[in-house]
Amino acid sequence: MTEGPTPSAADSSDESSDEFKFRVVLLGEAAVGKTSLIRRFTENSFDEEYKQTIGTTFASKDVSVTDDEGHTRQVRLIVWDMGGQTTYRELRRQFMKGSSGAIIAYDVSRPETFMAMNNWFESFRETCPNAAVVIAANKVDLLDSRIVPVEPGLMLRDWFQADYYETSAKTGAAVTDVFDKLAKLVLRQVRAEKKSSEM
Ligand SMILES: Nc1nc2c(ncn2[C@@H]2O[C@H](COP(=O)(O)OP(=O)(O)OP(=O)(O)O)[C@@H](O)[C@H]2O)c(=O)[nH]1
Ligand SMILES: [Mg+2]
Repeated sequence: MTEGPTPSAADSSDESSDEFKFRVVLLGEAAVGKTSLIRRFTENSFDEEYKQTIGTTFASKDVSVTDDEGHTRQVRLIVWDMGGQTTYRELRRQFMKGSSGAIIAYDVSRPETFMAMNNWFESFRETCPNAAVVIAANKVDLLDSRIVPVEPGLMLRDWFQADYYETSAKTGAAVTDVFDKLAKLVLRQVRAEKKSSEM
């Protein structure tokens, strides 16, 4: 059980009602497209104008997930968003606490955002050791200004033992895949934990 004011997987997944509610977070440096990915996923829209996220916000969306036994489950993802400018460590930790999963994003046109990935990953792992992680290499529509190619992304994937997607919040490429995959991983993890706690 978490003490924070935000919902956590532990108190909200209820097998009997066939409904699952998971808190997941979007992490990554400022302006990599975290808010844009969430907006594309929840509203299917995109805004070219950059409006820095101040503090934290959230959005939610229901997704259908096929579990490992082939059953379709309804999963409500509560997706929390935090401004990448937030540098205060304790604030970041509070934000991550109680999350069942994270999408960690970078901007393929800005290598420094790729270089910061390990920091985000490490602090997430510290706070949520067993939670699922999916990497989003975002802005892949920027073909001419892309600097980080696919290979370093795949290295990160192996290193973090996470899933990796090349996304564009602008075109919508792979955005649904990222969230669907995260929902699936979180469902698997939470149910495995539940099973082992019942034994
Ligand atoms: N071309 C392109 N631009 C994008 C993409 N995703 C986001 N952007 C643009 O990048 C800028 C930053 O996007 P945000 O979604 O606000 O980034 P953020 O990570 O939420 O930034 P902070 O809230 O400051 O941490 C905006 O101008 C977006 O329009 C993308 O996939 N392709
Ligand atoms: Mg934002």
